[in-house]
Amino acid sequence: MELKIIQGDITQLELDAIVNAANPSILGGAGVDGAIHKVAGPELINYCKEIRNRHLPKGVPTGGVIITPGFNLPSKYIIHAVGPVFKRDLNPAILLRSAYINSLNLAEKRDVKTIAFPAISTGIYGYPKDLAAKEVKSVMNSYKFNNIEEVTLCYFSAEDTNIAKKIFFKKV
Ligand code: AR6
Repeated sequence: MELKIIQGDITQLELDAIVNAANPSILGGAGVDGAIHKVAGPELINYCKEIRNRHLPKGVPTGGVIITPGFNLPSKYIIHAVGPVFKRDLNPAILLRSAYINSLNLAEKRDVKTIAFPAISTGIYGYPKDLAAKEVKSVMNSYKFNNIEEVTLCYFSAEDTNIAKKIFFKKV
């Protein structure tokens, strides 16, 4: 697996799948979730409502994931992952790791070869960016990749990209 760390807007990437930092309702929100819904178009919310009505009346638990088409996005699939609220949830590190691992597991099942993640939980959900990057690094170093050939970590700001690069490329 090749790992890339880039600065950019995840909605503009053309990959097999992008991951959304969703909330348990999976019915949209602000941040990267809002940006993804805006570009994907109204079919996405309708599809998510169907999933809720048919399979998930209570929504998606923290650490859990669902998959939808990308609709008007350049990417084929969206994996909606629910990260922890840092100051509310017990064991936020375990829940953050679950959000990443469950996303990778679902991607592997769908034959995804290229996937990008935003910095789940590090915006509105308040997870410290350096601590989150350490967990992501540990997941990426231990995960048994099979179909997935390329993982892109897509950070929105230059500052966040530098924090992640320091954590990933620091020699210990
Ligand atoms: N591309 C890549 N990264 C982005 C983009 C983008 N277009 N836009 C924002 N980010 P957040 P969370 C970064 O708050 O903390 C929503 O309301 C952003 O700078 O989007 O997991 C959901 O519905 C930050 O680094 O997600 C939930 O209710 C990162 O994406 C809640 O927010 C994550 O920030 C989830 O909060």
